[in-house]
Amino acid sequence: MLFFHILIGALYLLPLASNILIMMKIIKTLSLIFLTFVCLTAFAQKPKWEKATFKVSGNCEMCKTKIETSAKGIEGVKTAKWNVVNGKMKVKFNPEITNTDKIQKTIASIGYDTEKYKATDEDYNNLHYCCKYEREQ
Ligand SMILES: [Cu+2]
Repeated sequence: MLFFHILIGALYLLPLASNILIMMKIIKTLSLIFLTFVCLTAFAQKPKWEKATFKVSGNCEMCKTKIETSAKGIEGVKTAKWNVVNGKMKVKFNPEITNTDKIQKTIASIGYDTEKYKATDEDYNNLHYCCKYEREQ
């Protein structure tokens, strides 16, 4: 935003340039700086998404909704898809903001065992009766 203020300020100074050639030169330089700035901003804001797959225990569509919603609620997670048949969770996230550990911990905290983190017995017992999947001992 600061750049726009500088740009607008510079435009006000334009009529002061006595020579039209100088004016043209200023406009050319300003637009070049502006274009460089736009390019840099575009690159800086484009996150490099990372993909990961891990197992999450669960057994129905209700589990699917809860697992996916909890993962998508984490800052930095773009997509989260859990397969009800094979229990595979596919996530796409910004590695600068979050990681698979954090995602698995969050899912475990709502009662679902993941590859790396087990839910506490209390969280598991709080699940809806049809969501009580068979736990691997
Ligand atoms: Cu369920």
